Amino acid sequence: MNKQLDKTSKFLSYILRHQPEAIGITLDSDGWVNIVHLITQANQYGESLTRELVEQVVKTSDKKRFTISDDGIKIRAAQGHSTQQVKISHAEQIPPEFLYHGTATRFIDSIKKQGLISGNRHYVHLSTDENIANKVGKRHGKPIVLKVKALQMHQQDFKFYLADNDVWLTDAVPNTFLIFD
Ligand code: HQG
Repeated sequence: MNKQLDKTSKFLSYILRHQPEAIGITLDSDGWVNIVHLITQANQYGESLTRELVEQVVKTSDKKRFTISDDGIKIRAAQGHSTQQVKISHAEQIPPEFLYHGTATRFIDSIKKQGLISGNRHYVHLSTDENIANKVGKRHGKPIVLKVKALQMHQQDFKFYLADNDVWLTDAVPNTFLIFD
């Protein structure tokens, strides 16, 4: 991804996941906003954004972070929200036997005590792919990948959801369902 696209991707993550009010927009409860409105407001607040740039970012995002609606009118972040404006009703799904969570070694003592918690975000984020989890962990420091007994959790009535971009979400993971080796 080139520098401009990377910058725009970070800007869209910030606005569509965390601080829509920073450019005076409101997301609907499913996280959507009209693209024309988003662009107008971004420009008004000094961020040069065009429809073409938005489409490029959506197309080239390695993690498919953003979704444009089928009619081409709206955009949302697939997951990762912390803003209280959004409460996406993701479809509940049966998870595979194991899912993976990438974190940093410095968090391990705390995770061993508390299990995984969502912190500022709405959910704990999990992946089917150990390599992706490893990359997520690297964002925080020396990475370590934890294995989550997802199917066992599901059998004990914990809910799992699958975001538009195939990231698995759950409210929290008690430490008894974590494998730390
Ligand atoms: C850790 C990225 C201490 C948790 C990724 C993580 C993902 C605890 C950090 C998405 C803890 C939160 C989300 C506990 C969890 N004690 N630390 N009890 N429980 N943690 O960024 O999962 O590139 O909010 O392990 O791909 O790293 O932005 O979550 O290290 O899908 O599109 O607290 O963000 O996507 O960090 O990443 P985050 P995350 P993007």
